[in-house]
Amino acid sequence: MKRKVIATLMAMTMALGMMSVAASASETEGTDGEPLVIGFSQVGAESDWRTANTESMKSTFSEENGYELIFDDAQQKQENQLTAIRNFIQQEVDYILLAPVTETGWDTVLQEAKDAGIPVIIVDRMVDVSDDSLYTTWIGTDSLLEGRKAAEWLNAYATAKGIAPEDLHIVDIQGTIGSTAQIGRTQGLEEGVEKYGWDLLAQQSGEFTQAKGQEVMESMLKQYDNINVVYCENDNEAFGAIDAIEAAGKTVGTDIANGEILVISFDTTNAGLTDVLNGKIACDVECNPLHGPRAEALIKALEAGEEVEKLNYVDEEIFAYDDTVTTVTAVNSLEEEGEYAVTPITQEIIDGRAY
Ligand code: GZL
Ligand code: ZN
Repeated sequence: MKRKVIATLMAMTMALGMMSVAASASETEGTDGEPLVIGFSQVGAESDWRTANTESMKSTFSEENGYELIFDDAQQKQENQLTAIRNFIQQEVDYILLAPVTETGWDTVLQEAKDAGIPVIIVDRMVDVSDDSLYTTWIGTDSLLEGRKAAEWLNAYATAKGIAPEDLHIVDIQGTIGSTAQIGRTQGLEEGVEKYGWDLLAQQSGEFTQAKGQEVMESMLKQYDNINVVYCENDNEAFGAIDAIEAAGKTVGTDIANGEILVISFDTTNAGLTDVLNGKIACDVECNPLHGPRAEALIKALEAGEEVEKLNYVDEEIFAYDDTVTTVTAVNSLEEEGEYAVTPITQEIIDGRAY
């Protein structure tokens, strides 16, 4: 008798279990009971940040989570993204995710997606379109705020060290020209130059890559012998710039008064924060790549027929080599002024981070 009861209980548990799995799967199944098909047009694989962003999207939109992900790496070329989106439309995907390499040039293809009734979610950088109904929602980070945070940190740091603003001789290794990250971070620096009277020697794109960052730094070092601040618009450019500076027999660090070159960067990747810990990068402003779960939450809300916010900003921190500067005040893209803590980096913090 006992065995029979146990067998019945087990059968019921199994059935319930199956139902719960089915239920969770059906949460992400389209109306026709099939897994949701997601077409993701990714910028490329240009940086550690991008790799972490891709990993976040792939691990979220996995088969076991009930999705079919069609992934395309555009190698930082917009024409490849346009082709990928048109393929997604042909394949009648349920959602298109787009991480746009630059802000302009998307109106036509997004109109085609709209005409096909496929919702588009913009991830990371922003699109500059004539009609913002061409995309359903956007998740990303406030690049202008990131640039302003870095500029305020530099002003506070130089002031604390008694360095006159006109004695800061800055080069800006920019990101991919026309991308939201480059536009915002460059603007943040240029506002600082305007506001504080820094000497901005040169600006040139490092394409967010280590190789190009090194090449640009090498040429700037040949042109200028008084560079003492290098503003890198992402960590991979900073890695390249540091190699070039050290190959030229100079030293990166925080002691400008004694001839060290101060490097500022963005992304706070694991390797970037390790360079902060060892004093090679003085300040690294966070840009969070882990958009997978956020994109999924928006898709689930849309599947449930809920309204979603048009713009979904992600909060980000600031890390520095030391505690010379403890907070900065900066205004974000929504014109809201905020005070942001600056965290001296430790190995524990690095070990505890998700990317
Ligand atoms: C930032 C993102 C940038 C990163 C770079 O939002 O678009 O692109 O800062 C990446 O590392 O290449
Ligand atoms: Zn960012």
